[in-house]
Amino acid sequence: MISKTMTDRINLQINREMYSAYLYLAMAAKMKETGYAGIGSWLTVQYHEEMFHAMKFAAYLVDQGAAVKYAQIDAPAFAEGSVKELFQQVLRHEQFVTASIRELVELARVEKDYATENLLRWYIDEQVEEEKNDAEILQSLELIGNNAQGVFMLNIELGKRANGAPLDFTKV
Ligand code: OFO
Repeated sequence: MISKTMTDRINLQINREMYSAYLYLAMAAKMKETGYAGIGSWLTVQYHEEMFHAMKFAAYLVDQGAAVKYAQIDAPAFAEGSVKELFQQVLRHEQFVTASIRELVELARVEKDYATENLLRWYIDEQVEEEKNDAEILQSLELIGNNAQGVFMLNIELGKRANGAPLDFTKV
């Protein structure tokens, strides 16, 4: 059994992961609308990843006999601009999520909640991966500069990203 404080904090994290999913879905729609179908597809894969992150936390609460509470998800907010500006916002958002996961680890340590701390190791590793992916894309965009053809080629490359997250959450 985990504490009420930890249960509430994990429920908040579920909301943040779902907001991430919603944000990337909105960004995907904008990219598809502006002709960058590949980037839209990359962001849709990211949407699935975020839903998986949320569901993994939800499954953990169920395993611990704690209540899952789905709160209202804010409307996705991002500034429309260049592809580079979009990925800068993606990276900033992931840095926020990383900080949020680190807060959870701190709470788990204060509460000597070893089970939750163990679960959070997976998320710590996942955030390293998330930030690395975004930083690599931004580095490519830096090299490409203002070359529209280069951005379009990157768009095709990003469109090859395969979905790695389970789509069926009944088994999560
Ligand atoms: Fe769930 O890692 Fe992104 O937000």
